[in-house]
Amino acid sequence: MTTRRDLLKGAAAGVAAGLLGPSLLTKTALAQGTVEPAADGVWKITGSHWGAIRARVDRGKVAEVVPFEDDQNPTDMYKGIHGLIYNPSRIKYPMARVDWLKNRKNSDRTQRGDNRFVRITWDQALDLFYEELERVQTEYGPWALYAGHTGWRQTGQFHSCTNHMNRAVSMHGNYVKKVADYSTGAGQTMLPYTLGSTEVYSQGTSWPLILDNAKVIVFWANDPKKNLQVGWTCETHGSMKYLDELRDKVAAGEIRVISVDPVKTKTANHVGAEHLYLNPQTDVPFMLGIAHTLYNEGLYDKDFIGTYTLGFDDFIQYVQGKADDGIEKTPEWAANICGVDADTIRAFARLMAANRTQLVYGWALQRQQHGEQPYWMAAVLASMLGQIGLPGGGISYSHHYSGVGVPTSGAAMPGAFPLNLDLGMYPEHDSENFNGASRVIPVARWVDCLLNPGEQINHNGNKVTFPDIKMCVFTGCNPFHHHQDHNRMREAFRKLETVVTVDYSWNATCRHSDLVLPACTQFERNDIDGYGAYSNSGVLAMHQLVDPLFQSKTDFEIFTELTHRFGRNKEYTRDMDEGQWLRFLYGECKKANEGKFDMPEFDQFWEEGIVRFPEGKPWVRHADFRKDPELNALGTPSGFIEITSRRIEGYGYDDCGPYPKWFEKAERSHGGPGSDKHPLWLQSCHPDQRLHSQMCESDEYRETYAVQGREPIYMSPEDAAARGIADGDVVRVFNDRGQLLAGARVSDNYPQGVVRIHEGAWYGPVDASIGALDTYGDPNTLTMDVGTSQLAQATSANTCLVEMEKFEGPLPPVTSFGGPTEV
Ligand SMILES: Nc1nc2c(c(=O)[nH]1)N[C@H]1C(S)=C(S)[C@@H](COP(=O)(O)OP(=O)(O)OC[C@H]3O[C@@H](n4cnc5c(=O)[nH]c(N)nc54)[C@H](O)[C@@H]3O)O[C@H]1N2
Ligand SMILES: Nc1nc2c(c(=O)[nH]1)N[C@H]1C(S)=C(S)[C@@H](COP(=O)(O)OP(=O)(O)OC[C@H]3O[C@@H](n4cnc5c(=O)[nH]c(N)nc54)[C@H](O)[C@@H]3O)O[C@H]1N2
Ligand SMILES: [Mo]
Repeated sequence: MTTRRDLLKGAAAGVAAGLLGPSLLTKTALAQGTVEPAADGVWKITGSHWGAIRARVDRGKVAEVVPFEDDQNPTDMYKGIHGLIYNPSRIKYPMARVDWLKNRKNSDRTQRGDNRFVRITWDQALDLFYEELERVQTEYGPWALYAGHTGWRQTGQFHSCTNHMNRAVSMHGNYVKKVADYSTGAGQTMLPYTLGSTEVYSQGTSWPLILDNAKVIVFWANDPKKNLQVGWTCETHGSMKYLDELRDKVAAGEIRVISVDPVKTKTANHVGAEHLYLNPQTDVPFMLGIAHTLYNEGLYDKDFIGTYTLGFDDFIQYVQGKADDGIEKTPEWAANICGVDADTIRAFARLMAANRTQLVYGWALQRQQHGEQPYWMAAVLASMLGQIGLPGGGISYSHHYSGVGVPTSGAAMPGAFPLNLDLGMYPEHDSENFNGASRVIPVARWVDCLLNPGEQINHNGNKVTFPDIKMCVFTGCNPFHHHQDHNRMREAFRKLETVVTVDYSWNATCRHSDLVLPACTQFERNDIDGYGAYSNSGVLAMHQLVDPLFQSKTDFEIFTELTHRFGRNKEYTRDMDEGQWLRFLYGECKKANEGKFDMPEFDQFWEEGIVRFPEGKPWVRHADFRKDPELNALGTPSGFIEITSRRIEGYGYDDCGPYPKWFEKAERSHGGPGSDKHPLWLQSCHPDQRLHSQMCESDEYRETYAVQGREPIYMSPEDAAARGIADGDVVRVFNDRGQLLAGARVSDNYPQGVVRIHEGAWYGPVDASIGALDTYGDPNTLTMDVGTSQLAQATSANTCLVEMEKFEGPLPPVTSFGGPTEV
């Protein structure tokens, strides 16, 4: 180790100088995108998850941000961009945790989370990062390093920090990776067995065809008006005009929209939907009651079931109470659990059967214990209605995501900085010896893995044995927001010898790390992106607005300097700088579109800021399967829709299969388990005014929604009154897993027994202890960390009960923001 290190030490000075080169070159190589000269600065174009923007840059600072003129329905969140760049939580310098810097792998890990850090130089920081990779690989092997975690890294194909980290770390050595994600873990694992694809990330039937053909649209656990504000690549907000058209059609009595949701959603309010309230987490009994009605009243489509599906008979035995638990799933039985009266269940079943009905499911429904079941059951309902593959009928699991439903242009989009995990590892560390443990773990179980090395669990027909992880590397994700049960997480983090985090904001993951490296934001680098993640509406230039703040660097620079420490930076960068990479990625995209879509030369594109592609042709999901189920067989084992899955049955799980079933939850409100002690269901939905935890750091934007500086908790007037809570009060919310402070917002949109805190609120514990009060209000201080089932092992974030009380004591200051305590 010393030999190579010493060798590289000599080169280290050269590295720093060498890296100045590309940055400076970049600036001259790329035109700076002046769009419209102004007296007080220049306007530049760039993109983001929140949409494309133009920004006025004056004397090296972003002075003004306005939505891109192509965007007809910009989200208000663009107003948070200024504060995302300029805020007191920006990471200014490389930092190391005090005791870790002294004692490294023998550090006192009970101090982790106390937020005391020491400022170090970039050279020290990257040496430490490299030394730790080297040490962990040498002392333990690939099973001790976990580096595959991902998240909502900012947009831009070249600077995808996830790709940078994975490519760089994998060039050094082997490590434990993850499978699936927090968004759709249960759905994406379940649906291939039933419908032959994950469905959740598939393009859906085009909105124009839905609006022309559907008579009934059911938004089921789905709030597109809220969730379509952001996209995975630069969002066009092209779906929003269709939601406006839908509103007009509802007003004209042409389409009925029904929102099946415990909460009256933003979408329901926007389009004027009828609200069908049901008790949280009880969709499966409700659906079983509908299936019972469709079957007993002969309303289901026998031809469709016969031609396109397998295993209906077994399932119907269960509905009839002739198999399994022996309970007949009558609407009366269902009503008892789901809180919808039996006549309404029957009426709803008849309405859907009598009309062209488009079912549109959101994802929160599968982010709960047994989350596989409502998704499976939804496919069965759609099969019984027999409209799968018809325009304005059938089922969608994706219309609330990244502009799904806006017709696809068909143009190729620019590719990303390549992962190339096959580049070959450093020969000393390419070991495939995982010490008997699995090399891939289901992502939502990684804290289980930290706590229980060696334990074996079932997962999707396989056995997973947890490796004994000693070191984690995070970039472009914020696990101390996104994972459930922070107190349990704190315990798990005490087992880690080393945690390295690369981010631009000092979030709770930085607070719990040992080494923190400051990346710059996307607004401080040049990039290129697809405009519209599914519509492929264009290619967007992302002009650097300002220089990287403080000592921050691009992820590209950070990982180039890391790979230089083991002599592989030239392979890592392919000897190209930012400007060359952007030309290369654009060139490849232009080649792929040759003969189909005209694209100008790079310089013209960069000057103009965008290449636009014509809107594509409307399209119907599953239409080909409907047309010819043999020729266009689904990807299920049989090629048909599998209502009963023999494969899942073969796994022998007691919590999933062989057909969709009702399983009681570990915690459920409205009379369910645990509700006597903690009567309120906490839903931690995706924020209306943030992307997860991103923008929470913007002091100016947070001010627009925070309550006495705390994250809002939304509640019904009844629940507030019963506890003497008034709108604007600070409340303490708690259960046996944790406690937090939040600011009460009382609203008629919430029924009794339901409260909401948006995910992504920054965790702000009072100290490093386990059980510490969270001063700002991160719902994952309270959520439960159990797998959905042995099939998907996905997150169960929405299975969570709490109680709350008005907070009377002296208010502790919010600790979430403002960076580390420098020692
Ligand atoms: N209770 C509850 N928990 C949930 C959910 C829920 O519904 N309820 N939802 C889950 C879901 S679906 C998801 S997708 C996850 C989201 O979880 P994450 O994707 O982890 O959430 P983000 O807040 O987007 O975190 C992104 C982090 O990356 C950093 N970052 C962004 N761009 C860059 C970059 O270019 N370089 C570097 N180095 N860093 C960057 C940001 O500053 C931020 O800290 O949360 C999950 N957690
Ligand atoms: N503004 C904004 N948009 C986003 C994101 C963001 O952070 N901010 N994140 C993006 C990402 S990564 C993802 S994964 C998606 C998430 O998309 P989803 O998971 O679909 O969104 P959520 O907002 O969590 O929940 C949607 C609805 O589900 C309802 N719901 C929850 N539990 C139940 C239940 O048991 N039964 C029924 N019937 N309804 C229920 C909630 O009341 C809510 O109205 O959103 C994307 N869009
Ligand atoms: Mo997600």
